Amino acid sequence: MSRVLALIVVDMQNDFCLPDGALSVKDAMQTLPLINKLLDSNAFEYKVATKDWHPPNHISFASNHPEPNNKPFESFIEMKNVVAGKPHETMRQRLWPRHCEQGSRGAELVSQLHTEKVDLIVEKGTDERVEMYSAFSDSFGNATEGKGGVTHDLARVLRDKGITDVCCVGLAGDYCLNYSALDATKAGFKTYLIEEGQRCVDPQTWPKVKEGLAAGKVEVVSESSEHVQKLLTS
Ligand code: VGL
Ligand code: ZN
Repeated sequence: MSRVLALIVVDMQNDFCLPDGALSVKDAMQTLPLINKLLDSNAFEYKVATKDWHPPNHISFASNHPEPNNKPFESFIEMKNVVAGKPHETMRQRLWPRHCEQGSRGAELVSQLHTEKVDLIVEKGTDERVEMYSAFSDSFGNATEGKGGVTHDLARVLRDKGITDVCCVGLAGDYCLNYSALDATKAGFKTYLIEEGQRCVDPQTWPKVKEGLAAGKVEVVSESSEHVQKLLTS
């Protein structure tokens, strides 16, 4: 069977990429040369960029919660699956500094990114009631377009394009990229994640995150692998 490839570039936004970004990921800008080479490549039938795109009252912002349990990076709240009308379903949700607010400079894709090569921008995390790390579904697995906070049903868009394989890069390796790649395999795509094309909020967790990716059938590959080199030269 012939393979049809898509590239998914996750959350390469100022707030994550710039050293003074609201949720700055260390060395994130070092992923740009590789990500731009992938965007320039002809190996991909379709290229997607995602944006974390939160309203000001988003549940993940620490400042939207009362003291003392509102410390960015440290505090957790109990989040309810109200989007699906199942408030008894709950999960622990980490709180973050305000980041990627809709329309803000921090939410823009970094200016050096080759956005002119991007076919589709998916905005996610738009529903204030729920966290959404993955571009495919919110943290409870709700994946309805317009509900659970996303502009597109990405799995359907990719299927409609005849995509069989997806290659994932971007930020953050331990959050949005991780969950987007895991959901891509769940949606039935053969999924690759290029290790050098990611950076983590907490780099120490990367070995554990990689185990989870492998368990979820995501193939973590290196930039130097034959597979990736072939992508970069086509
Ligand atoms: C992300 C934390 C909060 C990410 C988004 O893009 O990985 N992390 N919102
Ligand atoms: Zn976010």
